[in-house]
Amino acid sequence: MTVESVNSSGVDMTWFQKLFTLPEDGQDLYRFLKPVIVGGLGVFLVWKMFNRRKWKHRQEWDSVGKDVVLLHQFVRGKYCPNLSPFALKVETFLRLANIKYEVDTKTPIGPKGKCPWISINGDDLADSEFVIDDLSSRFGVSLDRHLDTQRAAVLEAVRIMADDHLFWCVVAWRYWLDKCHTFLTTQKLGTVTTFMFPRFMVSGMKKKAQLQGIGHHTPHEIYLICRKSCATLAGVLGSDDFFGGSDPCRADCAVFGQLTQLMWNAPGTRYEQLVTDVYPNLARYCLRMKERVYPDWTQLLINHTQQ
Ligand SMILES: N[C@@H](CCC(=O)N[C@@H](CS)C(=O)NCC(=O)O)C(=O)O
Repeated sequence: MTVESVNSSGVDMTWFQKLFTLPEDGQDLYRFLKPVIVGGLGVFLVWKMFNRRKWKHRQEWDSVGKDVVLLHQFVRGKYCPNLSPFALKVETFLRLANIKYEVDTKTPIGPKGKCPWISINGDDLADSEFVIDDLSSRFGVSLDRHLDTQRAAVLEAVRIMADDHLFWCVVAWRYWLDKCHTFLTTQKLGTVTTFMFPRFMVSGMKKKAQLQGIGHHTPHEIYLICRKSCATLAGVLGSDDFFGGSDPCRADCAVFGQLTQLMWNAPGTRYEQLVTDVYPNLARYCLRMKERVYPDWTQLLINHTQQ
């Protein structure tokens, strides 16, 4: 059987050319079908490629072994192990709860479109709070067991302030007001990424900050909101070693994650000074957490690992 035939100009056509050549009759139908066929083929190929990639990733993610968490997060920074306070929150929890984990930086954005997320025993979980809830019950651990109900409730309110209020001050300042300038000095990104980053982040994050609400304030007002959050944290911490008292609790994971961004990822700015000068018990707290949870802090940093 031949795959070739001859068109009206007498030139040989392959089956492929024939597929996209209008016959004399039924031209209208073909004109309609052509984009449908081409589009459908394109969608099918993209879907196949995507599925293949996903399947390959799934195999990699599952290869870490039973009951080992794979923490998907951004690459390490120069001064602080992560630019994402929520990634550090989960990593801090994993360490305090003695749960085995490995890190993946190839797919930092998860099923909810945010970083971090985790895979464990074939399950994918997103959102730091849901991740910690799940792991706490899966492994039967409670970092809050030494807290009474009232203290645990106060610390949950503190945690929400850190994750959903202080966080937005840092986002608004880092990506929009400071135009990523300080941020880029704290990360080791490729030349193209460094060039492109501010070009889409500044306007993108301004829009997000406005949708959240904080983006409607002036730069000084945003700083004042951040200062008030730090004052609150400094007041709740007082002279204790940790928010959980003599031992870190769940809230410490979140608060430490957020404060690390001021302490190590805002060098030379008044945002850094909030913890180092204005409320120095917060800087002492950060150093204490770093020593307790991250004895390998320096080895994790990008200059040391060359990731
Ligand atoms: N509620 C989420 C927040 C996570 C989050 O906002 N992550 C940021 C990085 S710090 C992110 O992925 N942002 C990407 C985006 O919003 O498009 C959690 O607790 O995990």
